[in-house]
Amino acid sequence: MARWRWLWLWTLVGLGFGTHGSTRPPNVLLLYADDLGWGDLGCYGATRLATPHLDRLARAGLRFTDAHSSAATCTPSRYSLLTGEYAWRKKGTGVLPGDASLVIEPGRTTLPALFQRAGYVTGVVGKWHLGLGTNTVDWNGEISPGPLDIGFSEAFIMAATGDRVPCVYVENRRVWNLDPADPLRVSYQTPFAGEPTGRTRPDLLQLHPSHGHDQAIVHGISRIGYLTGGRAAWWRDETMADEFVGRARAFLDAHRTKPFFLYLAFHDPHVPRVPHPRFAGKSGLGPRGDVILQLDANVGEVLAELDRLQLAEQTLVIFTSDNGAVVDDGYRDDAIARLGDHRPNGPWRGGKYSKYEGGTRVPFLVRWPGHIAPGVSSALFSQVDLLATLAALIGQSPDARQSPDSENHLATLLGKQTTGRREAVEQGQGLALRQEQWKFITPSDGAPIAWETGLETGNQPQPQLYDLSADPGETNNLALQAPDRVRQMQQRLGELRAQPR
Ligand code: NG6
Ligand code: CA
Repeated sequence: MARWRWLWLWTLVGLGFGTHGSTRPPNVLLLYADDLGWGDLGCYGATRLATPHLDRLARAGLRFTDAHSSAATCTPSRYSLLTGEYAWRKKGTGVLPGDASLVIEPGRTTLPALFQRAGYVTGVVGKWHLGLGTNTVDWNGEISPGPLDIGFSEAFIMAATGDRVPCVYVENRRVWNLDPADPLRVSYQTPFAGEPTGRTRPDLLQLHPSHGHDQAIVHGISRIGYLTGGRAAWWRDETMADEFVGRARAFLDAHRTKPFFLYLAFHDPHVPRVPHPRFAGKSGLGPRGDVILQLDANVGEVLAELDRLQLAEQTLVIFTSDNGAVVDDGYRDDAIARLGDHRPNGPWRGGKYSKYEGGTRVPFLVRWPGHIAPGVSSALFSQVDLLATLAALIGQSPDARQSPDSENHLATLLGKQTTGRREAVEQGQGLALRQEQWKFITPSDGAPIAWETGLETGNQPQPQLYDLSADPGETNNLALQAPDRVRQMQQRLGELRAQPR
């Protein structure tokens, strides 16, 4: 047995498992919400929305209060999550169109590939948004490379977002339910002759854009990008969540006797927010609230499936989100008018797209019955560390050159240690650095408020420094009072940029 394997076994014993019974590491179920904010769940203080299933998950496990996605938008967060590399190191990892090429090179170390190497079955269900294929994708043929080429053995995904074409599911390498007689074509440049768009035919819309989102119309909703054909394959927005949960349950069922890793990336509460009729109007907060109820119920269904299969004890469940919340993200869905005193980002300033804490500080729950004592952790934790951390859990040693930013914080994840990262980079438009309670935001000439969303971006022409322990809302800029700390943090960010770790 190689030396590191012994080390691993000892580490596991040290962390309190493997001493009785088998040393088999657990299954891992990674539940990933889209644009869900820190303040959107009851267990994080929401009072206007009931999220009983997620609250129950929180009570049975560890609830992190200072956990972060590595970026304030989807593609870069997911890139870091799966590769262990900060996305700002790699060009082309901004929010991708639906016809973008795959941004993760096949063959590199990835989170699912490490699970595969450890003998796990690996699946992805839900939102992908990391590109597919190279150059132009033929949506009517084999779509490759994709998830199956970077470590997943099964995939049922949407290419990008609900508001971007193509509005179809991709199952493994093919568009699901495509009728070859009605080929699907996609363009982000030019409209297809004869196809209505949100701009030319607003009278056809059931949901109107507030900004952008005025191109192809799919089921009464105008999206970003153009498409024609492939109608049998078009998803129904109101059943998307059920579709994903159904696929996830089938995956659990099929692999209940083998070790598995399932990455279930929900679409809710991203736009367009189209709840199933059983949730429509139920939250009182409009469609954004309704799809959070839907998300909560869906998590409940997946957890119930684990119970039914008697797998809960052997499965480590993580629930988190890819970035902070946004209220108006481009559709007139009443989200702002119905918000009332609900605070989707809790006490944190800014939100999605922002370098303030609201951009990346997200809900993060982890449960593993018998191994993680229920409680709350205030450790600084970043999703970029899940790769090295889960690798440690399953006895894998990732290649540090390929996953340069991922640190092993298994003891923190399991609640055996109360401290986490010493420092973490937060990516909005530009970067911010956290060191313990200190937050430094690089100066920027960009707009301080994004006109589309009304959210604060964190852009200021001067450096910003906040002490989150005294000033969690980032209102008191200490940069002028503490020039030495500003200089030190600026320099440290420069070092991290030039050279990982
Ligand atoms: C923005 C979209 C927004 C959302 C976001 C990506 C407009 C005006 N806004 O460009 O609606 O799709 O991209 O969100 O088009 S993410 O969560 O996938 O990063
Ligand atoms: Ca997102």
